[in-house]
Amino acid sequence: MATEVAVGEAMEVNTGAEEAAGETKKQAEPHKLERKWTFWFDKPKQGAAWGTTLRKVYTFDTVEEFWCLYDQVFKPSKLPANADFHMFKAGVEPKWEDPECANGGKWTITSSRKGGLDTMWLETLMALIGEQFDEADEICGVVASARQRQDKLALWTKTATNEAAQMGIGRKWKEIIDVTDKITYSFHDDSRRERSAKARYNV
Ligand code: MGP
Repeated sequence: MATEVAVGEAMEVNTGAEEAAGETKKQAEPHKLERKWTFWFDKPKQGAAWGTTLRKVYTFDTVEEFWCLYDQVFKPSKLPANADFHMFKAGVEPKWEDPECANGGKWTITSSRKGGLDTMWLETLMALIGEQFDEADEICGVVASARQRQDKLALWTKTATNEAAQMGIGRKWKEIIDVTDKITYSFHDDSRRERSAKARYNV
C-alpha cells in the first residue's frame, strides 16, 4: 500500500512537471479564436460620398493580436470627432450593401459622456471574439461612433425580420455591457429610406 502511495505521488509529481512544461509550450503559442475578425476605420471627409473613406485596417484570429490592436489603437476615446471604429467578422464589410448585412439591422446604445463607450466597447469585443452570443451566426459586427451630440455603439445583425433572434441578441448584449436602459433596434432597410429610422424592436 505504502509503495502504491509512493508510486502515485511520484506519478503526480511527474504529471505536474509535464503539465508545467506543456503550459510553457502553450503560452508560447498564440491562442486561436473561433473565427477571423477585421478592424475598420472611417473618418468621413466633408462632401465625400459615404463609404469612400472607410478603410479595412487589420484582420486577426488570435487573442494576442486582439489585445495588441485594442491597446494600441482601437479605443473609442481615441476616436477623432465624427469617426468610426468597426470590428466585423472577416469577409463582412460594415455596409448596408454587404450581402450579410443587406437584410439586417442594428441595436444601438448611446452615451452622452465623453469616453463613456470604452468599457462597453471592450466588453462587446470580448463577447464577440469569445463567441458569447447564442445567435453568433446572426452577428455581423459592432461599430463605435464618436459624434458631437453623443457617442454610440451599434451591434449589426443579419436578419432584421427574425425578431426572436434579435431580441435574444439585444437582451444578451445588455447583460454583457451592464445596461438597464431600453435599447432599440432599427432595420437597415428603413435607414436607407429615411435618415432617422424608427425603432422596430425594444428591449
Ligand atoms: P449613420 O452613420 O448610420 O448614422 O448614417 P449616424 O451615425 O447617426 O449619422 P451621423 O450624421 O451622426 O454620422 C448616416 C448616413 O450615412 C446615412 O443616412 C447614409 O446616408 C450614410 N450611410 C451610413 N451607412 C452605415 C451607410 C451604408 O452602409 N451604406 C450607404 N450607402 N450609406 C450609408
